[in-house]
Amino acid sequence: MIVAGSLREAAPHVLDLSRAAAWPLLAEPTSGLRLPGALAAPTVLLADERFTSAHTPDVILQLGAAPTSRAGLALVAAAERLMIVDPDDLVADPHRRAESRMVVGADPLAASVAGRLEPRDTTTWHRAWLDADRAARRVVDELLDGWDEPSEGRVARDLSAALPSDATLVVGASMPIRDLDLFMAPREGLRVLGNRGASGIDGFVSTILGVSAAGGPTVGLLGDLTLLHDVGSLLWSARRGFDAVLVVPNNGGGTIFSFLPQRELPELEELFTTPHGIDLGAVCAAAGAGHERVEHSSDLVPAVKRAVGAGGVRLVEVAVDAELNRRRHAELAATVASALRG
Ligand SMILES: Cc1ncc(C[n+]2csc(CCOP(=O)(O)OP(=O)(O)O)c2C)c(N)n1
Repeated sequence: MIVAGSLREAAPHVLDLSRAAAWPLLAEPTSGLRLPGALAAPTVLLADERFTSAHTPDVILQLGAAPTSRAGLALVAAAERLMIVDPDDLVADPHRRAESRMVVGADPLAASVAGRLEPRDTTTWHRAWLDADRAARRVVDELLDGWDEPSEGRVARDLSAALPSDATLVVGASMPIRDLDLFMAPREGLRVLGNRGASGIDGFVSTILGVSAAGGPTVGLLGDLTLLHDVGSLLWSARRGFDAVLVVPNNGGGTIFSFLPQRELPELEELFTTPHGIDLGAVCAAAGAGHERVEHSSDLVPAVKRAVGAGGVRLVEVAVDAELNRRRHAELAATVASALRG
């Protein structure tokens, strides 16, 4: 199996290698390889422990950074043999399991190996991954299509599908990068950037503005606390000629913690979620930035298109009910599990 984490350089020959070897390609959006030919719902599939434990790969070729998701990390840790191609010298091997770590370009390596392989027929194991992936993608899309109240998963899926081919999607830490990894469908032409590093939420509005300064439609996907942590950049930038759209699912604080063990603590809200109660529309008005609030899933894409077309710095705030969002993650996992058993 090929597992592609964050990569700085495009590596399209990895698709040739995946095809020639009949190894499934699990690609995170920031690898630039969530393209047609890669698995369509890999992280949803990985989260299904019964499936992955019955289909653990013998060998994983990991390209770039270690997986973002816990399930991805667990898969890499469970494979019998792990080889890492780490062109950017990123944090690629947190479990210190790799039998080899090659600091070489992923694309030239993939091109050279794919060119030497006798193309293999698909195997039963490979087909099982492809079939399960197709089933998982279908379930995800059917469920998301039926959810009218905005949920972060649907925001991630719809935004990544709708942006034009010259656009860059800059994705923030916490849930946005995870939701994109779970729900983005393979597509051509969208550049996806993140600045995860040590997963800080700081300075992220500046990152979006920096990317936008390089030209092309630039859309950020970031949490409400991530926005507020760097709100100075919003206040500073809106009257200075930048063109950037910030899509902010506003779930009232740091909701990632309600998916983590902290959710059991009595201090969850005070110390972790830290709801802020700040009116984001009023912040935008103070900054001179555009603002639109989206209350229904189907209104997101038209609102983002209006904002990109209008130019300037604009916020598209998406009203998200955090508790409903958490229940929907659980519903999705249960529905995928039953589809895979069915
Ligand atoms: C600079 C910095 N401070 C604190 C944290 C710890 N932290 C991780 S996620 C998170 C909450 C982020 O909330 P939000 O941006 O609203 O995203 P959500 O969790 O709702 O997706 C915090 C405070 C961090 N990653 N970086």
